[in-house]
Amino acid sequence: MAIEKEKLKELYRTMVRIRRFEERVAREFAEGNIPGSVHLYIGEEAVATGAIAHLRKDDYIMSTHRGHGHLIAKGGDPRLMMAELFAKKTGYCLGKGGSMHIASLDIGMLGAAGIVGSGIPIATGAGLSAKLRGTDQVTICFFGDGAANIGRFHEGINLASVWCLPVVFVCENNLWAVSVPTSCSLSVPNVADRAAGYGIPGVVVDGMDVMAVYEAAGEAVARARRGEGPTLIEAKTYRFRGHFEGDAGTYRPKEEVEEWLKRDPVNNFKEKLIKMKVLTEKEAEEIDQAAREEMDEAVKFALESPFPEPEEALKNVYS
Ligand SMILES: Cc1ncc(C[n+]2csc(CCOP(=O)(O)OP(=O)(O)O)c2C)c(N)n1
Repeated sequence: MAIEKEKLKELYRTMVRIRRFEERVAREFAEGNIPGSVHLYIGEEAVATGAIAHLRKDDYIMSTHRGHGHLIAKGGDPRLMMAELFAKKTGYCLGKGGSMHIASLDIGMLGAAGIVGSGIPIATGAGLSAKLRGTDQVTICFFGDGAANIGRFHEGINLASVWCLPVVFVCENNLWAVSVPTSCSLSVPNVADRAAGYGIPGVVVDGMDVMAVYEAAGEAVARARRGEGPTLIEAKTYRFRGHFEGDAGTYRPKEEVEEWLKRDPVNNFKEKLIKMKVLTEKEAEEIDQAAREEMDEAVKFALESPFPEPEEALKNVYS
């Protein structure tokens, strides 16, 4: 598939913005500005970027505990995200959700999810809603390899198939669920192999290559929009940091980590675009500088924002 030059640049810009956001979160977390826990998406940027590039503003995504990249790719505002992470009143959820619970319905972000696998039936529900309302909206549901071993995965995908719903299930297989490798938890070589059990297409894609993800997701989104039902895409990827900030990740073999670091999806895409003469070094530098400034601004906004008032604690909270 030939991808337009401008689209390639846009993909690169999105990946750089995700990377710079996450690096800044790591720094702010270490400095004690972010309460709770954060799970960074560094290393996996190509997956959210390549898949969400096919969505319209009124399409939906369902995210995970590792969700910052999904939200940026869907058009989320880093200032409101950072404020939410800082537990400030100006954040996406008024500072009450934090990293793992950001939702923003006006841009189709149904939510991040701290409960592993819980987003899968929600995405199926969003697909059912679109179908019943007679729209052609598509939902992309992201989840990890660990989530693929949870009951909700099987129930959610089975129903999406039975009801022929416009949902694209994207498994971000980074080979580890905290300290459990897929070799100990997966009954088949690929998560995508399970698609056969639900009678839908299953596609394995290189999750470190944004163009490959873009291509696979393009077909799946188009199929969903045509009303032909769901697809299961498995993107093979790797998280470059610990499971959460503060996790030294000693359970992963050093050689494995080093091998995957060589496959950095952002840097390698930059090199590729320069070779393809889509991007110059200077343009790449400008994109990078703009992303750094954008994240500086997001941190400034978060730092200067107020915390919610104590008397607001029970407002907008449901149980
Ligand atoms: C139902 C449930 N079980 C266990 C946990 C604890 N937990 C949080 S993240 C995680 C691993 C998830 O692995 P995966 O789905 O592969 O996503 P990744 O963190 O690798 O992106 C676990 C077990 C949880 N949050 N929810």
